[in-house]
Amino acid sequence: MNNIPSSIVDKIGQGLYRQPDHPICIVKEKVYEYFSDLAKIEIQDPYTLVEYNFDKLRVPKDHPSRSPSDTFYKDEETLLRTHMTCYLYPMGHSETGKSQLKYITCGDVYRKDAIDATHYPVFHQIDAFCMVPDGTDVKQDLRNRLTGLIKHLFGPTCVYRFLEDSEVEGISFPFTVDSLEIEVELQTESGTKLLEVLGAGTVHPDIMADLGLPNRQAWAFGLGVERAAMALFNIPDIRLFWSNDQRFLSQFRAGQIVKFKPYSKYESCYKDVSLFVNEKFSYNEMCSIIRDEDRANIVESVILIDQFERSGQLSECYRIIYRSVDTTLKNSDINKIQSSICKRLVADLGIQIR
Ligand code: FA5
Ligand code: MG
Repeated sequence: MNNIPSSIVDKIGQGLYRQPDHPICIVKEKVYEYFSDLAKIEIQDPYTLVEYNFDKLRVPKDHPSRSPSDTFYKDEETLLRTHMTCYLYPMGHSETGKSQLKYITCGDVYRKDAIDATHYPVFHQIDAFCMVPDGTDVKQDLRNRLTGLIKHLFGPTCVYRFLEDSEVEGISFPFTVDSLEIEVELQTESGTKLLEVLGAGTVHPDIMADLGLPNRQAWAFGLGVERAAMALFNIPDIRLFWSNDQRFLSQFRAGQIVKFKPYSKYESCYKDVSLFVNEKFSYNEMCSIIRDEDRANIVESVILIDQFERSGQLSECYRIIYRSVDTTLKNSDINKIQSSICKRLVADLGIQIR
């Protein structure tokens, strides 16, 4: 049952959000500053119950996010939190008599996910939950607070966009109604693009009832801290947050928002893997194996470049793009990782490589 690789276990407890000069912590402090009316609560242990992470939040039993190819499970009841919303029930319920009805929290969360510049299997989220006084327009209150947050973080002239679940498909959450997402502008090599930084909504009435607060209303949101930091500091690749290189770390100071100065751009190179898809295979599962073999963080992205069917068998070709954020790569290092990735695909997933 335990599907947590050692490369993930190694990340637990690093506490980037508690290092004052780290960009993750700088963003956290700025968000906390804006939400000064909420209680600050940090839970360092990232293990939580399946019950809190999914069941109590109305995540359907067959929802893909519960799959072991998306989530790291310790055992049947325990997992590595996939979002900081996992504290909504244990904090909010009144049974213990010390329920917290206005709080903000930050921590490391874990997911098997894509490999590219804006996804990493360990990242940070800031979640807030806020019960509003009776008679408040909860939907409007949330939108006002979030507009204020975006301006507080990114400045009065920043480019951003609200996506409403009433207008756009695929942005609802099982635990909220009137859900929304916010995108902000990110500078990239090839121009600017909009990047999703947070999800939010009005807490579902069934959850409020379960908390012992029927007929009360609350809003909640979850912010991706790396994503916000990338837009704020112009950080081009999410792997940089894990760098120990002083050329990265020395650029940031508590309380200061500066633009990151890239110290160099190293050569990239790629290797393709062609394989026959079987029932054990998924893109996320493959990415998780690649991250596990890639201790030096030199894989920049993994993309599907070709797909075809031959005599009922699906064949796919993936391109693994190698580029380090802080050093020049040696061919021999790349070849070594590439071959260990292929071996693991065969051994762990029973994949047939073409
Ligand atoms: C959530 O996790 C919800 N719990 C947010 C929420 C809270 C909604 C409360 C409503 C009420 P989502 O899966 O979209 O939603 O993740 C939230 C943010 O985390 C995203 O907007 C993105 O900024 C960030 N994020 C998601 N996956 C990754 C990843 N692999 N790497 C880096 N950041 C990520
Ligand atoms: Mg999302």
